[in-house]
Amino acid sequence: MRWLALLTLQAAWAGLCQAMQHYPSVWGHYDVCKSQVYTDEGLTWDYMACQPEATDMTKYLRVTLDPPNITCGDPPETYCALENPYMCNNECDASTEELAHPPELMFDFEGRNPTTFWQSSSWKKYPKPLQVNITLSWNKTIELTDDIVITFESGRPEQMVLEKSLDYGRSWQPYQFYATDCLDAFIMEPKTVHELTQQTLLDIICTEDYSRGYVWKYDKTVRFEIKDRFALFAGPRLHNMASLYGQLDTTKNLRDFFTITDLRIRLLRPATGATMVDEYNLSRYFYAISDIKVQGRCKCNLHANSCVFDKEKLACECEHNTTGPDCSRCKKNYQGRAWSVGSYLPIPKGTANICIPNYLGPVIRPNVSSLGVANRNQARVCDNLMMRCQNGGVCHNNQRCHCTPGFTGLLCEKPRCESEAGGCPGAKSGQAALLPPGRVAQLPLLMTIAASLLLRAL
Ligand SMILES: *[C@@H]1O[C@H](CO)[C@@H](O)[C@H](O)[C@H]1NC(C)=O
Ligand SMILES: *[C@@H]1O[C@H](CO)[C@@H](O)[C@H](O)[C@H]1NC(C)=O
Ligand SMILES: *[C@@H]1O[C@H](CO)[C@@H](O)[C@H](O)[C@H]1NC(C)=O
Ligand SMILES: *[C@@H]1O[C@H](CO)[C@@H](O)[C@H](O)[C@H]1NC(C)=O
Ligand SMILES: *[C@@H]1O[C@H](CO)[C@@H](O)[C@H](O)[C@H]1NC(C)=O
Ligand SMILES: CC(=O)N[C@H]1CO[C@H](CO)[C@@H](O)[C@@H]1O
Ligand SMILES: [Ca+2]
Repeated sequence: MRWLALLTLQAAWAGLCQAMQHYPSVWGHYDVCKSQVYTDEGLTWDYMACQPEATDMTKYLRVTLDPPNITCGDPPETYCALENPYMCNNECDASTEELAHPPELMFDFEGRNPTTFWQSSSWKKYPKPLQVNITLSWNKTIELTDDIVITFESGRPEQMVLEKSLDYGRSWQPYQFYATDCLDAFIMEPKTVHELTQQTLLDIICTEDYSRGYVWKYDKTVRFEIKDRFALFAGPRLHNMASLYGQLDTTKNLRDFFTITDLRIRLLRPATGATMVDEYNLSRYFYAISDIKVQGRCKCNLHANSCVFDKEKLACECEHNTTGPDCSRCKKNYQGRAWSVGSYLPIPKGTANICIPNYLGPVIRPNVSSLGVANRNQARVCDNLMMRCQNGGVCHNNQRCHCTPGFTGLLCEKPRCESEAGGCPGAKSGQAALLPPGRVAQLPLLMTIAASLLLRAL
Protein backbone atom coordinates (compact mmCIF):
# COMPACT_ATOMS: atom_id res chain seq x y z
CA MET A 1 0.00 0.00 0.00
CA ARG A 2 2.74 2.36 1.01
CA TRP A 3 4.51 1.33 -2.12
CA LEU A 4 1.52 2.37 -4.18
CA ALA A 5 1.29 5.72 -2.43
CA LEU A 6 4.96 6.28 -3.09
CA LEU A 7 4.47 5.50 -6.72
CA THR A 8 1.59 7.94 -6.94
CA LEU A 9 3.65 10.56 -5.20
CA GLN A 10 6.48 9.91 -7.53
CA ALA A 11 4.18 10.22 -10.50
CA ALA A 12 2.81 13.46 -9.12
CA TRP A 13 6.34 14.73 -8.57
CA ALA A 14 7.34 13.77 -12.08
CA GLY A 15 4.23 15.49 -13.38
CA LEU A 16 5.09 18.59 -11.41
CA CYS A 17 8.64 18.59 -12.68
CA GLN A 18 7.38 18.23 -16.18
CA ALA A 19 4.94 21.07 -15.70
CA MET A 20 7.69 23.21 -14.28
CA GLN A 21 9.94 22.35 -17.12
CA HIS A 22 7.22 23.43 -19.43
CA TYR A 23 6.64 26.64 -17.53
CA PRO A 24 9.73 27.75 -15.67
CA SER A 25 8.67 30.11 -12.90
CA VAL A 26 10.39 33.03 -14.56
CA TRP A 27 8.58 32.42 -17.80
CA GLY A 28 5.45 34.47 -18.17
CA HIS A 29 2.30 32.58 -19.04
CA TYR A 30 0.27 35.28 -20.75
CA ASP A 31 -2.46 32.82 -21.58
CA VAL A 32 -5.22 34.47 -19.53
CA CYS A 33 -6.55 37.95 -20.26
CA LYS A 34 -8.56 38.48 -17.10
CA SER A 35 -9.74 36.76 -13.98
CA GLN A 36 -12.16 37.60 -11.21
CA VAL A 37 -10.71 38.44 -7.83
CA TYR A 38 -12.07 39.48 -4.46
CA THR A 39 -10.83 42.82 -3.19
CA ASP A 40 -11.99 45.24 -0.50
CA GLU A 41 -14.58 46.43 -2.97
CA GLY A 42 -15.93 42.98 -3.69
CA LEU A 43 -15.62 40.93 -6.81
CA THR A 44 -13.66 42.74 -9.50
CA TRP A 45 -11.76 41.89 -12.63
CA ASP A 46 -8.04 41.54 -12.63
CA TYR A 47 -6.62 42.17 -16.09
CA MET A 48 -3.45 40.61 -17.46
CA ALA A 49 -1.37 40.83 -20.58
CA CYS A 50 -2.21 37.86 -22.77
CA GLN A 51 -1.27 36.29 -26.09
CA PRO A 52 -2.43 33.35 -28.20
CA GLU A 53 -0.58 30.07 -28.12
CA ALA A 54 2.15 29.51 -30.65
CA THR A 55 1.05 27.15 -33.39
CA ASP A 56 1.81 25.82 -36.87
CA MET A 57 1.16 28.89 -39.01
CA THR A 58 1.41 27.09 -42.35
CA LYS A 59 -2.25 26.08 -42.05
CA TYR A 60 -3.32 29.68 -42.48
CA LEU A 61 -1.18 30.99 -45.30
CA ARG A 62 -1.64 31.65 -48.98
CA VAL A 63 1.21 30.64 -51.26
CA THR A 64 2.10 32.43 -54.50
CA LEU A 65 4.76 31.40 -56.99
CA ASP A 66 6.58 33.73 -59.30
CA PRO A 67 6.85 32.97 -62.18
CA PRO A 68 3.39 31.44 -61.82
CA ASN A 69 3.97 28.65 -64.32
CA ILE A 70 7.24 27.46 -62.80
CA THR A 71 5.75 24.29 -61.26
CA CYS A 72 6.81 21.20 -63.20
CA GLY A 73 4.61 18.90 -65.22
CA ASP A 74 3.09 21.08 -67.91
CA PRO A 75 4.36 19.72 -70.27
CA PRO A 76 5.47 16.53 -68.48
CA GLU A 77 9.17 16.25 -67.79
CA THR A 78 11.63 13.60 -66.63
CA TYR A 79 14.36 14.49 -64.18
CA CYS A 80 17.71 12.94 -63.49
CA ALA A 81 19.40 12.66 -60.12
CA LEU A 82 21.91 15.38 -59.34
CA GLU A 83 24.57 12.90 -58.30
CA ASN A 84 23.91 10.48 -61.13
CA PRO A 85 22.86 11.76 -64.58
CA TYR A 86 22.00 8.22 -65.66
CA MET A 87 19.42 7.83 -62.92
CA CYS A 88 16.41 9.47 -64.48
CA ASN A 89 13.29 8.14 -62.80
CA ASN A 90 11.78 11.31 -61.39
CA GLU A 91 8.76 12.03 -63.52
CA CYS A 92 6.54 15.08 -63.25
CA ASP A 93 3.14 15.29 -64.93
CA ALA A 94 0.73 17.94 -63.74
CA SER A 95 -2.24 16.10 -65.22
CA THR A 96 -1.67 12.90 -63.23
CA GLU A 97 -2.28 13.18 -59.51
CA GLU A 98 0.43 10.70 -58.53
CA LEU A 99 3.02 12.47 -60.67
CA ALA A 100 2.05 16.10 -60.00
CA HIS A 101 4.02 18.30 -57.62
CA PRO A 102 1.82 21.32 -56.81
CA PRO A 103 2.83 23.95 -54.19
CA GLU A 104 0.38 22.60 -51.58
CA LEU A 105 2.69 19.63 -51.08
CA MET A 106 5.10 21.93 -49.23
CA PHE A 107 2.56 22.25 -46.42
CA ASP A 108 0.81 18.90 -46.18
CA PHE A 109 1.33 16.50 -43.32
CA GLU A 110 4.77 14.97 -43.66
CA GLY A 111 5.50 11.68 -42.00
CA ARG A 112 4.30 9.42 -44.69
CA ASN A 113 6.69 7.62 -46.92
CA PRO A 114 7.52 8.61 -49.59
CA THR A 115 7.54 12.35 -49.01
CA THR A 116 5.36 14.69 -51.01
CA PHE A 117 6.91 17.76 -52.55
CA TRP A 118 6.57 20.76 -54.81
CA GLN A 119 8.96 20.75 -57.76
CA SER A 120 9.99 23.39 -60.28
CA SER A 121 10.64 22.79 -63.94
CA SER A 122 14.29 22.12 -64.69
CA TRP A 123 17.01 24.56 -65.67
CA LYS A 124 16.26 24.21 -69.37
CA LYS A 125 17.16 27.80 -70.14
CA TYR A 126 20.67 27.67 -68.70
CA PRO A 127 22.68 29.94 -68.55
CA LYS A 128 19.69 32.22 -67.95
CA PRO A 129 19.18 32.01 -64.19
CA LEU A 130 16.56 29.66 -62.80
CA GLN A 131 14.88 31.90 -60.22
CA VAL A 132 11.70 31.32 -58.30
CA ASN A 133 9.96 33.37 -55.62
CA ILE A 134 7.80 31.46 -53.16
CA THR A 135 5.71 33.96 -51.23
CA LEU A 136 3.78 33.00 -48.10
CA SER A 137 1.12 35.49 -47.03
CA TRP A 138 -0.96 35.53 -43.88
CA ASN A 139 -2.75 38.85 -44.35
CA LYS A 140 -2.21 39.25 -40.61
CA THR A 141 0.75 40.21 -38.50
CA ILE A 142 2.25 37.21 -36.80
CA GLU A 143 5.16 36.73 -34.42
CA LEU A 144 7.65 33.97 -35.08
CA THR A 145 8.35 31.72 -32.12
CA ASP A 146 10.52 28.99 -33.60
CA ASP A 147 12.97 28.40 -36.43
CA ILE A 148 11.75 28.54 -40.00
CA VAL A 149 12.76 25.20 -41.53
CA ILE A 150 12.66 24.49 -45.24
CA THR A 151 13.27 20.90 -46.34
CA PHE A 152 14.57 20.34 -49.85
CA GLU A 153 14.08 17.15 -51.79
CA SER A 154 16.42 18.44 -54.46
CA GLY A 155 19.87 19.54 -53.39
CA ARG A 156 19.80 22.68 -51.29
CA PRO A 157 20.08 25.80 -53.44
CA GLU A 158 23.48 27.32 -54.04
CA GLN A 159 22.01 30.78 -53.66
CA MET A 160 18.90 31.81 -51.86
CA VAL A 161 17.47 34.72 -49.86
CA LEU A 162 14.79 34.64 -47.22
CA GLU A 163 12.86 37.88 -47.13
CA LYS A 164 10.11 39.25 -44.93
CA SER A 165 7.43 41.87 -45.19
CA LEU A 166 5.72 43.67 -42.36
CA ASP A 167 3.28 45.58 -44.54
CA TYR A 168 1.33 42.89 -46.39
CA GLY A 169 3.85 42.59 -49.21
CA ARG A 170 4.31 46.24 -50.12
CA SER A 171 7.93 46.33 -49.01
CA TRP A 172 10.45 43.57 -48.39
CA GLN A 173 13.56 43.26 -46.25
CA PRO A 174 16.05 40.42 -46.32
CA TYR A 175 16.04 38.10 -43.29
CA GLN A 176 19.02 35.98 -44.25
CA PHE A 177 21.21 35.16 -47.23
CA TYR A 178 22.28 31.61 -48.06
CA ALA A 179 25.03 30.62 -50.46
CA THR A 180 27.78 28.11 -51.07
CA ASP A 181 30.01 31.16 -51.41
CA CYS A 182 28.66 34.28 -49.72
CA LEU A 183 31.39 36.58 -50.96
CA ASP A 184 30.88 35.51 -54.56
CA ALA A 185 27.09 35.48 -54.48
CA PHE A 186 26.24 38.48 -52.32
CA ILE A 187 29.57 40.20 -51.57
CA MET A 188 29.05 39.38 -47.91
CA GLU A 189 31.40 37.78 -45.42
CA PRO A 190 30.07 34.36 -44.45
CA LYS A 191 28.80 34.25 -40.87
CA THR A 192 26.86 31.88 -38.70
CA VAL A 193 24.16 32.70 -36.22
CA HIS A 194 26.53 31.68 -33.43
CA GLU A 195 28.70 34.69 -34.16
CA LEU A 196 25.85 37.04 -33.35
CA THR A 197 25.71 38.87 -30.02
CA GLN A 198 22.99 40.80 -28.23
CA GLN A 199 24.30 43.92 -29.96
CA THR A 200 24.36 42.43 -33.44
CA LEU A 201 21.25 40.28 -33.18
CA LEU A 202 19.42 42.34 -35.78
CA ASP A 203 22.25 42.08 -38.30
CA ILE A 204 21.34 40.39 -41.54
CA ILE A 205 23.92 37.73 -42.30
CA CYS A 206 24.90 35.47 -45.15
CA THR A 207 25.51 31.90 -44.10
CA GLU A 208 27.16 28.98 -45.88
CA ASP A 209 25.92 26.50 -43.28
CA TYR A 210 23.00 25.28 -45.34
CA SER A 211 24.32 25.18 -48.86
CA ARG A 212 27.70 23.54 -48.61
CA GLY A 213 28.65 20.20 -49.84
CA TYR A 214 27.41 17.47 -52.04
CA VAL A 215 26.31 15.42 -49.08
CA TRP A 216 22.83 16.86 -49.26
CA LYS A 217 21.25 13.51 -48.68
CA TYR A 218 22.22 13.79 -45.05
CA ASP A 219 20.95 17.27 -44.47
CA LYS A 220 18.18 18.62 -46.53
CA THR A 221 17.13 21.53 -44.38
CA VAL A 222 17.70 25.25 -44.58
CA ARG A 223 16.95 27.16 -41.41
CA PHE A 224 16.32 30.63 -40.23
CA GLU A 225 17.39 30.44 -36.63
CA ILE A 226 14.86 32.15 -34.38
CA LYS A 227 15.66 30.20 -31.23
CA ASP A 228 19.38 30.88 -31.39
CA ARG A 229 18.52 34.55 -31.54
CA PHE A 230 16.13 34.25 -28.59
CA ALA A 231 18.88 32.45 -26.73
CA LEU A 232 21.07 35.54 -26.84
CA PHE A 233 18.71 36.99 -24.25
CA ALA A 234 17.04 33.98 -22.73
CA GLY A 235 20.09 31.75 -22.34
CA PRO A 236 21.06 28.64 -24.30
CA ARG A 237 18.10 26.59 -23.13
CA LEU A 238 15.69 29.51 -23.14
CA HIS A 239 15.36 29.19 -19.38
CA ASN A 240 15.27 32.94 -18.84
CA MET A 241 12.40 34.04 -21.03
CA ALA A 242 11.84 36.90 -18.60
CA SER A 243 14.96 38.52 -19.91
CA LEU A 244 13.80 38.08 -23.49
CA TYR A 245 10.31 39.38 -22.75
CA GLY A 246 11.83 42.33 -20.95
CA GLN A 247 13.89 43.13 -24.01
CA LEU A 248 10.95 42.65 -26.36
CA ASP A 249 8.97 45.05 -24.21
CA THR A 250 11.47 47.84 -24.36
CA THR A 251 12.96 47.41 -27.81
CA LYS A 252 10.54 47.91 -30.68
CA ASN A 253 13.15 46.95 -33.28
CA LEU A 254 13.62 43.62 -31.62
CA ARG A 255 9.88 42.95 -31.48
CA ASP A 256 9.51 43.95 -35.12
CA PHE A 257 12.39 41.71 -36.13
CA PHE A 258 10.35 38.62 -35.25
CA THR A 259 7.11 40.05 -36.63
CA ILE A 260 5.96 39.43 -40.20
CA THR A 261 2.92 39.49 -42.45
CA ASP A 262 4.60 37.65 -45.34
CA LEU A 263 7.69 35.60 -46.04
CA ARG A 264 9.42 35.17 -49.37
CA ILE A 265 11.86 32.44 -50.30
CA ARG A 266 13.89 33.66 -53.26
CA LEU A 267 15.52 30.71 -54.94
CA LEU A 268 18.33 32.15 -57.04
CA ARG A 269 20.48 29.22 -58.12
CA PRO A 270 19.76 25.50 -57.79
CA ALA A 271 22.16 22.92 -56.46
CA THR A 272 24.65 21.79 -59.09
CA GLY A 273 26.81 19.62 -56.86
CA ALA A 274 29.90 20.80 -58.74
CA THR A 275 31.65 23.93 -59.91
CA MET A 276 30.55 23.34 -63.49
CA VAL A 277 27.04 22.98 -64.80
CA ASP A 278 26.54 19.95 -67.03
CA GLU A 279 25.07 21.73 -70.03
CA TYR A 280 24.19 18.50 -71.76
CA ASN A 281 21.95 17.27 -68.99
CA LEU A 282 20.05 20.14 -67.48
CA SER A 283 17.36 17.75 -66.22
CA ARG A 284 19.56 17.34 -63.14
CA TYR A 285 18.98 20.89 -61.96
CA PHE A 286 15.74 22.00 -60.33
CA TYR A 287 14.23 22.91 -56.98
CA ALA A 288 12.04 20.61 -54.93
CA ILE A 289 10.71 21.38 -51.45
CA SER A 290 8.87 18.83 -49.33
CA ASP A 291 8.16 20.86 -46.22
CA ILE A 292 8.20 24.37 -44.78
CA LYS A 293 7.79 24.93 -41.07
CA VAL A 294 6.68 28.26 -39.68
CA GLN A 295 5.76 28.37 -36.00
CA GLY A 296 4.31 31.53 -34.60
CA ARG A 297 1.37 33.26 -33.08
CA CYS A 298 -1.00 36.00 -34.09
CA LYS A 299 0.22 39.38 -32.97
CA CYS A 300 -2.55 40.71 -30.76
CA ASN A 301 -0.58 43.36 -28.87
CA LEU A 302 -1.04 41.33 -25.67
CA HIS A 303 -4.79 41.92 -25.75
CA ALA A 304 -6.04 38.47 -26.79
CA ASN A 305 -5.38 34.88 -25.89
CA SER A 306 -6.92 33.39 -28.98
CA CYS A 307 -6.86 33.97 -32.68
CA VAL A 308 -9.49 32.55 -35.00
CA PHE A 309 -9.36 31.53 -38.64
CA ASP A 310 -12.72 32.41 -40.09
CA LYS A 311 -13.70 32.99 -43.72
CA GLU A 312 -10.08 32.41 -44.79
CA LYS A 313 -8.93 35.13 -42.42
CA LEU A 314 -6.97 35.20 -39.19
CA ALA A 315 -8.08 37.63 -36.50
CA CYS A 316 -7.39 38.11 -32.81
CA GLU A 317 -10.32 37.69 -30.44
CA CYS A 318 -9.69 40.92 -28.65
CA GLU A 319 -10.21 41.47 -24.94
CA HIS A 320 -9.61 44.51 -22.75
CA ASN A 321 -12.17 46.43 -24.85
CA THR A 322 -9.80 46.57 -27.79
CA THR A 323 -10.64 45.80 -31.40
CA GLY A 324 -9.17 45.34 -34.89
CA PRO A 325 -7.42 42.29 -36.39
CA ASP A 326 -4.41 42.95 -34.12
CA CYS A 327 -6.38 44.53 -31.22
CA SER A 328 -4.56 47.70 -32.12
CA ARG A 329 -7.18 50.21 -31.07
CA CYS A 330 -9.79 50.80 -28.39
CA LYS A 331 -13.40 49.88 -29.01
CA LYS A 332 -15.83 52.66 -29.70
CA ASN A 333 -16.75 54.44 -26.48
CA TYR A 334 -13.73 52.96 -24.72
CA GLN A 335 -11.30 55.71 -25.51
CA GLY A 336 -11.12 57.14 -22.03
CA ARG A 337 -7.42 56.59 -22.23
CA ALA A 338 -5.13 56.33 -25.24
CA TRP A 339 -4.78 52.80 -26.62
CA SER A 340 -1.58 51.10 -25.59
CA VAL A 341 0.04 47.75 -26.25
CA GLY A 342 0.01 45.41 -23.27
CA SER A 343 3.29 44.87 -21.49
CA TYR A 344 5.12 41.65 -20.63
CA LEU A 345 6.28 43.35 -17.45
CA PRO A 346 6.14 42.68 -14.61
CA ILE A 347 6.75 38.98 -15.20
CA PRO A 348 4.76 36.72 -15.10
CA LYS A 349 1.42 38.49 -15.48
CA GLY A 350 2.39 41.62 -17.35
CA THR A 351 0.24 44.71 -17.57
CA ALA A 352 -2.97 44.68 -19.57
CA ASN A 353 -3.34 48.40 -20.34
CA ILE A 354 -7.05 47.96 -20.92
CA CYS A 355 -9.17 50.47 -22.75
CA ILE A 356 -11.52 52.29 -20.43
CA PRO A 357 -14.94 53.79 -21.10
CA ASN A 358 -15.14 57.39 -22.25
CA TYR A 359 -17.51 58.45 -19.47
CA LEU A 360 -16.96 57.28 -15.98
CA GLY A 361 -20.37 58.18 -14.63
CA PRO A 362 -23.66 58.92 -16.29
CA VAL A 363 -24.51 61.64 -13.74
CA ILE A 364 -21.62 63.90 -14.43
CA ARG A 365 -22.35 65.44 -17.74
CA PRO A 366 -25.98 66.43 -17.95
CA ASN A 367 -25.94 68.78 -15.04
CA VAL A 368 -22.61 70.40 -15.45
CA SER A 369 -23.95 72.83 -17.97
CA SER A 370 -26.74 73.94 -15.67
CA LEU A 371 -24.41 75.08 -12.93
CA GLY A 372 -24.86 78.82 -12.58
CA VAL A 373 -22.40 81.46 -11.62
CA ALA A 374 -24.21 82.06 -8.36
CA ASN A 375 -23.52 78.68 -6.87
CA ARG A 376 -20.05 78.40 -8.27
CA ASN A 377 -18.56 78.10 -4.81
CA GLN A 378 -20.52 75.02 -3.95
CA ALA A 379 -20.56 73.41 -7.34
CA ARG A 380 -17.82 70.94 -7.92
CA VAL A 381 -17.45 70.56 -11.63
CA CYS A 382 -14.46 68.40 -11.33
CA ASP A 383 -12.35 66.70 -8.81
CA ASN A 384 -8.81 65.54 -9.28
CA LEU A 385 -9.23 62.57 -7.02
CA MET A 386 -12.08 61.18 -9.08
CA MET A 387 -10.31 62.21 -12.26
CA ARG A 388 -13.48 63.57 -13.73
CA CYS A 389 -11.54 65.64 -16.21
CA GLN A 390 -10.91 63.21 -18.98
CA ASN A 391 -8.13 62.60 -21.45
CA GLY A 392 -5.46 64.03 -19.23
CA GLY A 393 -7.27 67.24 -18.31
CA VAL A 394 -6.43 68.76 -14.95
CA CYS A 395 -9.07 70.01 -12.55
CA HIS A 396 -8.63 73.63 -11.53
CA ASN A 397 -10.27 74.74 -8.23
CA ASN A 398 -12.94 72.12 -8.74
CA GLN A 399 -14.40 74.50 -11.28
CA ARG A 400 -12.84 73.92 -14.65
CA CYS A 401 -10.96 71.29 -16.46
CA HIS A 402 -7.82 72.51 -18.12
CA CYS A 403 -7.74 70.30 -21.15
CA THR A 404 -4.70 69.04 -22.99
CA PRO A 405 -4.32 70.35 -26.55
CA GLY A 406 -6.11 67.50 -28.29
CA PHE A 407 -9.35 67.80 -26.32
CA THR A 408 -12.15 70.17 -25.53
CA GLY A 409 -15.49 70.18 -23.73
CA LEU A 410 -16.32 70.80 -20.09
CA LEU A 411 -14.66 67.59 -19.01
CA CYS A 412 -12.26 67.43 -21.95
CA GLU A 413 -14.40 64.59 -23.23
CA LYS A 414 -14.41 65.65 -26.90
CA PRO A 415 -11.43 65.14 -29.19
CA ARG A 416 -10.88 68.39 -31.06
CA CYS A 417 -10.96 66.67 -34.37
CA GLU A 418 -14.11 64.63 -33.63
CA SER A 419 -16.08 66.25 -36.42
CA GLU A 420 -13.48 65.53 -39.07
CA ALA A 421 -14.34 62.60 -41.27
CA GLY A 422 -12.05 59.65 -40.73
CA GLY A 423 -11.36 60.42 -37.08
CA CYS A 424 -8.30 62.01 -35.62
CA PRO A 425 -5.16 61.68 -37.71
CA GLY A 426 -2.26 60.95 -35.43
CA ALA A 427 -4.54 61.01 -32.42
CA LYS A 428 -2.81 57.98 -30.96
CA SER A 429 0.59 59.52 -30.70
CA GLY A 430 -0.92 62.79 -29.60
CA GLN A 431 -2.92 61.15 -26.87
CA ALA A 432 -0.13 58.99 -25.67
CA ALA A 433 1.73 62.00 -24.44
CA LEU A 434 -1.29 63.41 -22.70
CA LEU A 435 -1.06 61.57 -19.45
CA PRO A 436 1.28 63.55 -17.23
CA PRO A 437 3.63 61.36 -15.21
CA GLY A 438 1.98 62.36 -11.94
CA ARG A 439 -1.26 60.89 -13.12
CA VAL A 440 -0.02 57.43 -13.74
CA ALA A 441 -0.25 56.59 -10.08
CA GLN A 442 -3.97 57.20 -10.20
CA LEU A 443 -4.60 54.77 -13.01
CA PRO A 444 -5.21 51.74 -10.82
CA LEU A 445 -7.93 53.71 -9.05
CA LEU A 446 -9.42 54.64 -12.35
CA MET A 447 -9.38 51.06 -13.49
CA THR A 448 -11.05 49.98 -10.28
CA ILE A 449 -13.76 52.57 -10.79
CA ALA A 450 -14.26 51.52 -14.36
CA ALA A 451 -14.38 47.88 -13.40
CA SER A 452 -16.85 48.40 -10.58
CA LEU A 453 -19.06 50.49 -12.82
CA LEU A 454 -19.02 47.82 -15.46
CA LEU A 455 -19.75 45.17 -12.89
CA ARG A 456 -22.65 47.16 -11.59
CA ALA A 457 -23.95 47.48 -15.09
CA LEU A 458 -24.02 43.70 -15.50
C1 LIG B 1 11.22 38.00 -56.61
O1 LIG B 1 10.93 39.05 -55.71
C2 LIG B 1 11.84 40.12 -55.77
C3 LIG B 1 11.47 41.12 -54.69
O2 LIG B 1 11.42 40.52 -53.45
C4 LIG B 1 11.80 40.74 -57.13
O3 LIG B 1 12.74 41.80 -57.20
C5 LIG B 1 12.14 39.70 -58.17
O4 LIG B 1 11.97 40.23 -59.44
C6 LIG B 1 11.25 38.49 -58.03
N1 LIG B 1 11.77 37.43 -58.87
C7 LIG B 1 11.01 36.67 -59.60
C8 LIG B 1 11.65 35.62 -60.38
O5 LIG B 1 9.83 36.83 -59.64
C1 LIG C 1 5.91 30.58 -68.39
O1 LIG C 1 5.19 31.51 -69.15
C2 LIG C 1 6.01 32.41 -69.88
C3 LIG C 1 5.13 33.37 -70.62
O2 LIG C 1 3.89 33.46 -70.02
C4 LIG C 1 6.89 31.66 -70.86
O3 LIG C 1 7.75 32.55 -71.52
C5 LIG C 1 7.72 30.66 -70.07
O4 LIG C 1 8.45 29.87 -70.99
C6 LIG C 1 6.83 29.77 -69.24
N1 LIG C 1 7.70 28.95 -68.42
C7 LIG C 1 7.52 27.65 -68.26
C8 LIG C 1 8.51 26.97 -67.38
O5 LIG C 1 6.62 27.06 -68.79
C1 LIG D 1 20.76 13.08 -69.78
O1 LIG D 1 19.38 13.20 -69.79
C2 LIG D 1 18.68 12.23 -70.56
C3 LIG D 1 17.23 12.52 -70.43
O2 LIG D 1 16.95 13.83 -70.70
C4 LIG D 1 19.02 10.84 -70.12
O3 LIG D 1 18.42 9.90 -70.98
C5 LIG D 1 20.52 10.65 -70.11
O4 LIG D 1 20.86 9.37 -69.64
C6 LIG D 1 21.15 11.73 -69.26
N1 LIG D 1 22.57 11.55 -69.06
C7 LIG D 1 23.57 11.79 -69.95
C8 LIG D 1 24.95 11.62 -69.42
O5 LIG D 1 23.37 12.17 -71.05
C1 LIG E 1 -6.92 40.86 -45.85
O1 LIG E 1 -7.65 41.13 -44.69
C2 LIG E 1 -8.49 42.26 -44.79
C3 LIG E 1 -9.17 42.46 -43.48
O2 LIG E 1 -8.29 42.36 -42.43
C4 LIG E 1 -9.49 42.06 -45.90
O3 LIG E 1 -10.29 43.22 -46.04
C5 LIG E 1 -8.77 41.76 -47.19
O4 LIG E 1 -9.70 41.46 -48.19
C6 LIG E 1 -7.82 40.61 -47.01
N1 LIG E 1 -7.03 40.47 -48.22
C7 LIG E 1 -6.86 39.31 -48.80
C8 LIG E 1 -6.03 39.31 -50.03
O5 LIG E 1 -7.34 38.28 -48.37
C1 LIG F 1 -29.95 67.83 -13.73
O1 LIG F 1 -30.42 69.04 -13.19
C2 LIG F 1 -31.77 69.24 -13.39
C3 LIG F 1 -32.09 70.56 -12.83
O2 LIG F 1 -31.22 71.51 -13.34
C4 LIG F 1 -32.56 68.12 -12.72
O3 LIG F 1 -33.91 68.27 -12.99
C5 LIG F 1 -32.11 66.78 -13.25
O4 LIG F 1 -32.76 65.76 -12.55
C6 LIG F 1 -30.65 66.65 -13.09
N1 LIG F 1 -30.21 65.43 -13.71
C7 LIG F 1 -29.44 64.55 -13.11
C8 LIG F 1 -29.08 63.36 -13.93
O5 LIG F 1 -29.06 64.66 -11.98
C1 LIG G 1 -18.12 46.10 -24.97
C2 LIG G 1 -17.18 45.31 -24.14
O1 LIG G 1 -16.50 44.40 -24.60
N1 LIG G 1 -17.12 45.66 -22.91
C3 LIG G 1 -16.23 45.03 -22.03
C4 LIG G 1 -15.20 46.05 -21.60
O2 LIG G 1 -14.37 45.43 -20.69
C5 LIG G 1 -15.02 44.94 -19.54
C6 LIG G 1 -13.95 44.34 -18.77
O3 LIG G 1 -13.16 43.54 -19.61
C7 LIG G 1 -16.05 43.90 -19.88
O4 LIG G 1 -16.73 43.51 -18.70
C8 LIG G 1 -17.00 44.48 -20.86
O5 LIG G 1 -17.88 43.48 -21.28
CA1 LIG H 1 5.12 17.52 -48.17
